[in-house]
Amino acid sequence: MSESSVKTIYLKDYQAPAFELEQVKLTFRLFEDGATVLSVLNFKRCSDKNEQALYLHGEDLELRAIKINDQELSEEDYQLDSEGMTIPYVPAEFVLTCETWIKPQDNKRLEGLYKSSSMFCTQCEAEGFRRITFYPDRPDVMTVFQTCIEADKNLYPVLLSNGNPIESGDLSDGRHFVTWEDPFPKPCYLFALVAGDLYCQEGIFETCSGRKVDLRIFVDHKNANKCDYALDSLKRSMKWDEEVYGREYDLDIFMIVAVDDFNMGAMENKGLNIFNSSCVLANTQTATDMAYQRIEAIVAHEYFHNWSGNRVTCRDWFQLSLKEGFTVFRDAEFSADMNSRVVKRIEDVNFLRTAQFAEDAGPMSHPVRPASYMEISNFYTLTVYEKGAELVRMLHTLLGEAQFRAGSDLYFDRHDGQAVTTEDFVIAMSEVSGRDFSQFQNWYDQGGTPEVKVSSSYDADKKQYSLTFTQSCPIGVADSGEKQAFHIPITLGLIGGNGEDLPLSIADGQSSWVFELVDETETVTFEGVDSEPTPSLLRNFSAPVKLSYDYSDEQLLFLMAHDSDGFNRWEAGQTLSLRVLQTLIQQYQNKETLVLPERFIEVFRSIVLNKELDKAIVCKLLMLPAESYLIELSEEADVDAIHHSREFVRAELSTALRGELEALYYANANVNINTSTGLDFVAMSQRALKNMALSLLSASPNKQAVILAKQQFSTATNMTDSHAALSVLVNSGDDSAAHAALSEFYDKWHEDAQVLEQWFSVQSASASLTDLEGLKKLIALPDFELSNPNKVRSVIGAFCQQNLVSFHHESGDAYALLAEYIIKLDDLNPQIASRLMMPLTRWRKFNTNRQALMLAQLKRIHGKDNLSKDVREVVEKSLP
Ligand code: 0A1
Ligand code: ZN
Repeated sequence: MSESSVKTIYLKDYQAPAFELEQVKLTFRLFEDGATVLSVLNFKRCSDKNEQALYLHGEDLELRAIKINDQELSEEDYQLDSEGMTIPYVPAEFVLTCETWIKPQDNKRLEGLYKSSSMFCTQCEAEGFRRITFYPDRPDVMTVFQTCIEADKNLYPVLLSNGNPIESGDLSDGRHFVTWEDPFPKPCYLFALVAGDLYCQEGIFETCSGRKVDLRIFVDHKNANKCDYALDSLKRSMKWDEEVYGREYDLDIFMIVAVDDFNMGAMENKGLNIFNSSCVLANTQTATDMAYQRIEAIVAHEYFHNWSGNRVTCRDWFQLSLKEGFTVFRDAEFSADMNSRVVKRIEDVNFLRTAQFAEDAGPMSHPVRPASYMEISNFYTLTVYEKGAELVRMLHTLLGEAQFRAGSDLYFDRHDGQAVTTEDFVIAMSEVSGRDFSQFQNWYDQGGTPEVKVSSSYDADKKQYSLTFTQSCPIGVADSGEKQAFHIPITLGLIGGNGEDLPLSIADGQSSWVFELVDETETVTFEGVDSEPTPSLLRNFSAPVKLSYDYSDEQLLFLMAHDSDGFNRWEAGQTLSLRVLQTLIQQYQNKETLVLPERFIEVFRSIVLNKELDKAIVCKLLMLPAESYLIELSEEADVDAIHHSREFVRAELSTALRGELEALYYANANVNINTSTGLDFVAMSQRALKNMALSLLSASPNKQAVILAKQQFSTATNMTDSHAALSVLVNSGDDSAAHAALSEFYDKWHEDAQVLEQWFSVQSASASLTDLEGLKKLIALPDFELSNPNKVRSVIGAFCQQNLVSFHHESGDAYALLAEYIIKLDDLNPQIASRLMMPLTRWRKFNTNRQALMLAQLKRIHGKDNLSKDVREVVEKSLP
């Protein structure tokens, strides 16, 4: 790894703050060329400290005035550097008053205060507040905020901040002001401000103690008809958190604001959540069912942060998973309760294994609680979020529902108003259960995906069945030294020849048992087993590991048909599909004729014909492992072989099952989204199954599916069907049908930002976009803006992450194009530039030719002048 000029921050160096803040008063004066920020900070030295110097963070600020108590400071009284200010001598207790001038209009990083279209808004997590004013910008400094906003009344009739409005009125020159007060102490990363001309959709929620909370969703006037679903989702989330976690909302108002330019999905600012428009706005004409489900989950996620994140927050950014892992677990359970538990688990595990396992095997691999970082924005990762949620899920599995709830109650009660660590969370779980979780802490501090190998033996004479488990964890490029064994909960059952679960004496006759693997190798023996059973292992994916057991194909078919664990039924099918695909990939590489086993087709036929299973499950069973997952599983990924083999399977299934798939399509064709039940899970599942049938039908050379798709496209009454048909046409290879649909779709929707993003990504993610010219044409359209993260994600991001054959074209041209845009974006929005780096960090997965091409682009990026900390960290960790 090359030398870096960027400072690394270590968890082991943590020191508590020397000064606390008793209160903060902020006044924002917003103008068309900039804004003044006046801050009045009441500091007090912490009783156990004797530091004389005060350090305040501050970046890209113009300091206009500063005083301590009544004493103006001159330039000799403080030192400025690129990251903040040191005042060498301060008294034990004092008021610091400071005025800064900032330029939100020029802020394309979208951190701190910025303008999105005509509205002012903020994003302060993780370290954006330091771009607003000089401040101890760290999560363990918590205080109460009073915020006054002044702005032109015509342009910005709505002025919002955290908490409750306490005063408002008119000023001279057509200006007005509103003052907000937030009674709950918070770190500055939860501060928010919005000023704009916005439509407000209102609602009311009555809490369990009978308080009425005003719910307000603020959006651009043109989006007034896209707020209903988010408002309903919010009410469902508030109720669920009361019922499942006993958590009541604490302020009188809860607000959500939709903004078009946003680096992430949404942000949990106290009482004033700010959302990326694409994660909140929906109506049936413009949003797909997938978008609806995402909105429900993200609204819930941000709302749940009010307790897991805001009332109890993180001591430092190494503890990010304390709030994110727990909150992802909470939102996943909420979605499972609202829709289908098994389907939600399948989706989450699929995502974890495809994306997080890959992250954990690459150069940016890090523990759920990292030990160091250069730029914290790079650590809003799948590991911190998704794997972090798996750790909480494992604690839930180990404790059971009731003890887990007792642990969460203790955690919230004990730490309310505090900034704490992941240990504090685990300790609460340990205290209520009397269990020792010291080994469990390894999950937080060791990166990498553990592997668990399982073997079995059966002794017919003794009627004993034994399972031997062996765990290991590969040492990755980012690791130093050996790893200690993990505490791994493995939920399992044994299935008898009749397909029934055996009662397990080891588990008091229950059919499922949580085996806890703590040593490197352990054997468990089950007594009284009359004949050799089939083991069902890692039920519900009870731990984030790669588990292997040498099942025969017959056993997998048996599990698919009989396992009482819905997740494992699906898992058996996936394992079978993987085997078939991996054989075909080899055949392709050996230039042999590809042959799909007849038996595999019959398995699919029986799934298509299955009338008993939920439609959403049938849909998941028909889904082949994704190309990206096949890449992740390969030692050296051959993208072309993967793509062609997978397409071959789809085409063979399509031809062999044409009649059945058409019947499935028509049987599910009539769901009317405009009825009262149109957005429930059953209706969504029916649409998903119909569109899955259409997609499979379109994989065969027979062009019947194009006719069907055209028909669906022209008669669709909702965006799910319209989008699915468009996608089939774009991927059909029928250029004229694709162009006709794309231009009709564009003409109808190009003024709707969310739909336009779909229009972009359906093209850039499609393997039919084979040459870079097509991509460049999309980028050149006036609708594409490099400063808008959603557009970048839907065009460049979708191409690099989903259109894998074209991205990995052996010329390396696409790698060069990606590097070009990373370099451009680095000066504009470093967070987005850094996130775009991901595909290049995976260079070790590919053949030497591609490795060289990818490395050349990494070096080119590394050579850029003034490279941001964000991109620099990723490049330097990726280079060999
Ligand atoms: N805490 C938010 C995620 C988030 C993080 C950083 C942001 O700005 C760069 C924005 C949002 C969440 O978990 O939803
Ligand atoms: Zn979150």
